[in-house]
Amino acid sequence: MRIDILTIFPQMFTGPLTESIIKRAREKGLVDIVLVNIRDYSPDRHGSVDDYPYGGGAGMVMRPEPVFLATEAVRRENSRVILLSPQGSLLRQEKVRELATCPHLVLICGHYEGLDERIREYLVDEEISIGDYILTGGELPAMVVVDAVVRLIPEVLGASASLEEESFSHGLLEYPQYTRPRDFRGMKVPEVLLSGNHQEVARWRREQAVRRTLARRPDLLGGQQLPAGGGGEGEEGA
Ligand code: 9D3
Repeated sequence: MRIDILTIFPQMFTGPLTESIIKRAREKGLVDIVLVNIRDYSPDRHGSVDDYPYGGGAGMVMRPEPVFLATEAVRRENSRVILLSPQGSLLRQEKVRELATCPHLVLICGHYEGLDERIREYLVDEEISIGDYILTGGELPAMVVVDAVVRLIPEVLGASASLEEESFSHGLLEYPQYTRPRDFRGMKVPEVLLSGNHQEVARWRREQAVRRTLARRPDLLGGQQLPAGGGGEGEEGA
């Protein structure tokens, strides 16, 4: 898989893309990530990439030419051109799985108050947002997309992690986990986990996962009705 990232701040990416799992995936040749400085494709000698908005108003607008030229320099027949934008559709794991099957992603990071509408209209295949909060640009969202997608490339994670991915897809939050010691400053590990009864452990974990999901993310339960509460510890004293 290849991922080209078009940005006016390529240095922002060096940390996240040169550590840990992404670093190893790149070293193993499982993904080829290329940073493209949009400024290198500015049509003028000052390297300007923004300009005043037609019709007036505050802020600057990203010019179309550098973004078109940078995209045209890297795009191929099978490329998916994605604009990170607050107006995009919300990124979900289902979308991440779909992107992980694409041979070539071109991620365009917007900046300034906005970008020339012709970029959306004639260059971009789809727009993605990572959530309903305002960031300073598309760089962090692009890193989120890369991180989420790269871990799904076969052989990037081990086999156990692939099963984990499956369990997330089942739509429940994770159950509580514990390691040694069994008594830490008087805070004890639940007895059932020490029992050695694997069936009881599995039942407890399932119940905890459902309770936690109901308390924190009822939206994930997709409207399925559960029996009325009561019994058990409840979720974090709620
Ligand atoms: C003036 C109105 N603003 C829209 C709410 C303009 C604006 C704000 C922030 C334009 C760009 C940005 C920078 N953010 C992104 O480029 C971005 C983003 C985000 O801010 N939140 C969540 N996902 C994303 S993806 C790209």
